[in-house]
Amino acid sequence: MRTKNFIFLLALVILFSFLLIILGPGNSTNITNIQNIANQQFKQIKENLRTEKEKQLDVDEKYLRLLGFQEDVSTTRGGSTNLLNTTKQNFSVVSYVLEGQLAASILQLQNLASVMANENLHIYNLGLSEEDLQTLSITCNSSNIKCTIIQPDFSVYPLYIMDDKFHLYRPLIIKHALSKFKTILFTGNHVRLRGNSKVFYDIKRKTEEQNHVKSLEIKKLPVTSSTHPRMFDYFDSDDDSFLFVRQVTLDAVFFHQSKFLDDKILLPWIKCVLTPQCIQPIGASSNTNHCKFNKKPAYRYSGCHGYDESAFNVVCGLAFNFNEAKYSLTDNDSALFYKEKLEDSIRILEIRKRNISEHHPYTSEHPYNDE
Ligand SMILES: *[C@@H]1O[C@H](CO)[C@@H](O)[C@H](O)[C@H]1NC(C)=O
Ligand SMILES: *[C@@H]1O[C@H](CO)[C@@H](O)[C@H](O)[C@H]1NC(C)=O
Ligand SMILES: *[C@@H]1O[C@H](CO)[C@@H](O)[C@H](O)[C@H]1NC(C)=O
Ligand SMILES: *[C@@H]1O[C@H](CO)[C@@H](O)[C@H](O)[C@H]1NC(C)=O
Ligand SMILES: *[C@@H]1O[C@H](CO)[C@@H](O)[C@H](O)[C@H]1NC(C)=O
Ligand SMILES: CC(=O)N[C@H]1CO[C@H](CO)[C@@H](O)[C@@H]1O
Repeated sequence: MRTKNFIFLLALVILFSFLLIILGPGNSTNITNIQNIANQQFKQIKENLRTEKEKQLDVDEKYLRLLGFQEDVSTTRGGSTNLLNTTKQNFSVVSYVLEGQLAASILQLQNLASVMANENLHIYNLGLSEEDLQTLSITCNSSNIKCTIIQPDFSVYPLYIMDDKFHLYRPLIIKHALSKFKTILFTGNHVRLRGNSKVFYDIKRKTEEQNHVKSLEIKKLPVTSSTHPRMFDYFDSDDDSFLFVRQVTLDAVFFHQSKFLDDKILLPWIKCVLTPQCIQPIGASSNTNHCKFNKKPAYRYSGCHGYDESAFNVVCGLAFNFNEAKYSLTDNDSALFYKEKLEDSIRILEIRKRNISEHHPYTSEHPYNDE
């Protein structure tokens, strides 16, 4: 589509050059005339292109208003954006838990309590069973991190938002959490931080002072390898711009609330998420059996689309002029955390439970103790 436009423009330029030559240099007063016409047409073409793109990311404003985006609520000036009308706390770690992931959430909680003791931790519950929720709540309240379980209401959003395959609730959680905290560290419950808190506070400070967003993990592969080519159209961009921009992940990312973050990252990101053709272009698949990351050259689309993570990489690339160093860390810092599979978490928790009941057979009030 972009190539076609380019060829069209090129044809126009050649046509006008041709006219200029025919009219000859003697006709100098009318050359400017022609140039003016050419300029006008050029402007109009650009204008058309832009409105066409904007239409494509047209999102029901009610969704944006619910999330507390103010810029877009021009029609209801002074409308209640009650999310923003609260005094914000400084910082929280933000995570989420799906049905069946209790073990992962408990182990994450314990990990964070040891690395970032006394901080806030907000866990968004996206479907734990009553019993598991009760267990998590007890663990939460007895831990030495200020742990809170949030019950988000995403029922107003299209159903596909809650589909685990696409995990599109992640940007919504981030936006929601940033209405309560100035800075957050967003993570999944498979993430375990390594080392001491100083490293993380340093990155937090950098995020606050500089660039408003910092992912703790960057991959070798470029954005284009995991992003369906059609997604770029919705951002008035193209895959050519991203061939050598490395991907960052959403596994552990610092966000600092600012107008820049809202306008350049969160708004376009969430607009795409709420536009099905943008976030899941026809033919896009997340099925890892289809991924072919060994394709040469590395920037070729692997056949595996990253949904919210892909869109995140596109908006960050555009917001930071394709300089991924601005929204990620150097490779040396990439060992700041590791990822634990759910089955491993379940096994580890089981071992701990057994060990505790062997060593302390009478402390039956311990949450992991009941058999
Ligand atoms: C926040 O909302 C309350 C009522 O809910 C209102 O009285 C107060 O003025 C609001 N504060 C700001 C800063 O808008
Ligand atoms: C929040 O940050 C401000 C300024 O950065 C600081 O003065 C204040 O003590 C912090 N509050 C807490 C509870 O840490
Ligand atoms: C944990 O603490 C919260 C807030 O203080 C409270 O609402 C909840 O009932 C507590 N959970 C348990 C299981 O005690
Ligand atoms: C990063 O690691 C490499 C070797 O692994 C080392 O040569 C380099 O000095 C390190 N850079 C920083 C900034 O620590
Ligand atoms: C089991 O518990 C003992 C004492 O509480 C501890 O020293 C040991 O490291 C534990 N083993 C495992 C595998 O957790
Ligand atoms: C020198 C010359 O040909 N001038 C013409 C330029 O074009 C205008 C109309 O746009 C004519 O009125 C001039 O005669």
